[in-house]
Amino acid sequence: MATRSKSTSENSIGTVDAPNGERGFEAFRRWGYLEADLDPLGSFPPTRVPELDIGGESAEQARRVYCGTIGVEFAHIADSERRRWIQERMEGPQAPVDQQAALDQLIRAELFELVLQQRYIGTKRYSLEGVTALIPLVDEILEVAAQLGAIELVMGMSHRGRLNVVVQVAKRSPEEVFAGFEDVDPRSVLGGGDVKYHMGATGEYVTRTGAKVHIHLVSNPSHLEAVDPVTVGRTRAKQDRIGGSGKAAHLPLLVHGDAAFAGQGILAETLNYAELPGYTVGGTIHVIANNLIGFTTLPREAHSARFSAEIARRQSIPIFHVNAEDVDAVVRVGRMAVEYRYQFASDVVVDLIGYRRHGHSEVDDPTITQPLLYKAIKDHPPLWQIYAEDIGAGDVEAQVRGIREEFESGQEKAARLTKMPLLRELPRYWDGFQGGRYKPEYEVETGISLPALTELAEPLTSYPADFHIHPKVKRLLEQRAEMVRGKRTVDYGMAEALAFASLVKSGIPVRLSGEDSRRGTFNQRHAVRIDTENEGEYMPLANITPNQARCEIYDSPLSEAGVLGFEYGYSRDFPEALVLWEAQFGDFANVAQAVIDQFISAGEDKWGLLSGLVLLLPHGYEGQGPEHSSARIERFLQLAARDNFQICQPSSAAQYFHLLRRQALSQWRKPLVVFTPKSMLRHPDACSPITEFTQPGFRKVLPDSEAASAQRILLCTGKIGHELREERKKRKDLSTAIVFVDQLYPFPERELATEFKRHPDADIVWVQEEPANMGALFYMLPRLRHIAGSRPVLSVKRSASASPATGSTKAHELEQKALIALAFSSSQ
Ligand SMILES: Cc1ncc(C[n+]2csc(CCOP(=O)(O)OP(=O)(O)O)c2C)c(N)n1
Ligand SMILES: [Mg+2]
Repeated sequence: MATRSKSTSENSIGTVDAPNGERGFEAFRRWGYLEADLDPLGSFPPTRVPELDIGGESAEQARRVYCGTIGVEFAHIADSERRRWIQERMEGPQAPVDQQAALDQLIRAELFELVLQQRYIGTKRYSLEGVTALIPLVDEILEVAAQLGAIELVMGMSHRGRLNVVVQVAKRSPEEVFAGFEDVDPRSVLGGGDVKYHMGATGEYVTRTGAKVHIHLVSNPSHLEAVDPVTVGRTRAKQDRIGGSGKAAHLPLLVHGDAAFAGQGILAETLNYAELPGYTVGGTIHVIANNLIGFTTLPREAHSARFSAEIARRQSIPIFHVNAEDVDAVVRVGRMAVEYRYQFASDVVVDLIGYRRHGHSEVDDPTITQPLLYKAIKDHPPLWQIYAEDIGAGDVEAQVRGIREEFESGQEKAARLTKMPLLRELPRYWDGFQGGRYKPEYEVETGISLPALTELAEPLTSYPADFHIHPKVKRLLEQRAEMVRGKRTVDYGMAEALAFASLVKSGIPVRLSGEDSRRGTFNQRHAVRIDTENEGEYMPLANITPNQARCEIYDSPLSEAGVLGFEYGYSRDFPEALVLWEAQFGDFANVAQAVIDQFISAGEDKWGLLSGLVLLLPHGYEGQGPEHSSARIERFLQLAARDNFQICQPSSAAQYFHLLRRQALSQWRKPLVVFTPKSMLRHPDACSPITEFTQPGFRKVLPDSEAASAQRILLCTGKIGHELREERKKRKDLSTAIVFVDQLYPFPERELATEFKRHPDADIVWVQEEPANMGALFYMLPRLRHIAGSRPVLSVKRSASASPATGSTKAHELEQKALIALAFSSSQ
């Protein structure tokens, strides 16, 4: 092992004002990290930089600072004040390290793994050994953060060392973690639950000065880095809850793997949110638990850059590389990172470079792929031994024995447990909200009186006297005013504005984000008005009444997985708010499929965690091609089980209004997937008279008010229903009923059975625009047959297809015509 400084204070070279003007110092500040001594095992040697071949005393001083066990990348930071800050911290005197505390943490971290290894041989735990300095690093972050105003650390991390963090950072008792290995109560989680190294945990950390910091370790899926935006979104919600001091109070910390940091796009998306008004959290601390390997893949195959951290360089933020075996340097970097975050409200990256003691998991043999490396690791002593010697700790045998006995007795207690302990407590703001199966009593009245609607319309359709309004927007606002006066029917844009306005007025915050959502992709929303003379902004929804709740509508960055993850996270910590994410076109949601599958669909089942997030997904076959037609209804229906979410396609503006209000006002907190219209946004057939907004609520099924005793019921959802109605009008067909299914899931069995009874002699035909292998067909048919009994249930759809729709507008029109004709013909 390379010789390290016993105390980092020896690296101090006095103040920055000394010899810094010299050319040599600048070169070391810029390139020094490339020659730094960062890897404990020497498999990642320094790169020689010719610019650093400089002699002289000051160059030697600079080398000691910048090429030791800390290598900092900061020359790319645009702001000279920030660069100077780092320079001063690197070159100035160092705060002392509580070495006894650090040693104790290291012994605990390593012995915890050892006891797990011995007692549960052959199980996976994803040991922290090799980067155990993570524990003193996080400890220092907490110590300093508490002094700077932190009351909570919101932490996202994957498998590596997670169980260790649950015990050493979240301070859950070891027996609670051992209980997961005992798998004490399998019946309680039949078909549900999650593996132990994905479960969230909460706890309380008491710093050495006696300050308490709440720890919130976020539940996460196996999908690496998917938890990043979720953690940041959760932090933002917690910060928004308390307003002013929020950014200091709730500190986000993400721990990444080196291979995942370099490889996963969702991390890059998350880094990009740092400075964006809708997403900033005043700085996230990123720690790469860098063991220089990902499963069996070495860095040279995992990233083109020298360091896995390099993706972060596109941001103007510092990257601190640190050798994970110089514990004092690690602690020092922890202090700099957290102070920098608080000083500049900036993200910071700490690249903690160590190794991995065992295989990827403990049941994996690394000597097959890296025989030489693992031979070297086998002979390498644990960090606590190296550190105890470095700091001259003397005989630590008794300390080691004591800690070991503590863990062993925890393990014995766990073996006697009969009930699985829960590692977390829910915050109080979840009181009063329900998950689980749907109950009719969750339904709420969502209608609003005409005078109340008129009152909301006034601020929604006006703007300050000196505001220069765009002529097109002016006209739109005049029309919207007429809609509420009953002079014309209400379109979706106004319906949504009325829903949002009514909610914020009654104290329910609204947060919506999506690509180009402020104006609306289809020019339908106009939530923010832009002054034509000075581009000043005016947001009517923020000006409804003086004591209203917040309404925030953001144009999101061009990302889906990250933004959806963020909004899911936000909804987790703001259940009282209506939180919505809008896809530009519905199918772009498939870029966020991991977030949909792993969090939105399965979060309650795996972790017992609820969310009321709304997904707005434009859907409908309008001849715009394969990628702009389908929001992939089938994918959501396939995920639907045990009332895990709601899947709806409101067929009119009023239905959309009631659906949004139901979501916000009901105590049942379930994600809501809404297939929203495109061309129908303003189409007269889907617009609603204002009187429909005064009706009691959302109707899951829209019965046919025209056909009396029909020979055929055409059942459908969305736009096609309106086209079928038009066709029926043309045909003067009195024997066909057209019934809209506006809520697909939970399945409205009772409501549909009522419609079937209303037309006892009718055949039942499911009609969809989507191809046979898509849409709701596979889901509806067995359910409809179940209700229909002996009556025939037929279907009309496009032929099965590999892509959702044709690229030709004309071909689309031909297909659509044929589809509609078929729905009215006698045999399908
Ligand atoms: C998105 C995703 N792809 C693949 C995997 C499978 N996988 C689990 S851990 C791992 C290696 C991770 O390496 P690294 O990020 O360096 O973390 P380490 O295990 O070394 O701590 C892989 C490929 C996964 N969990 N998630
Ligand atoms: Mg790794």
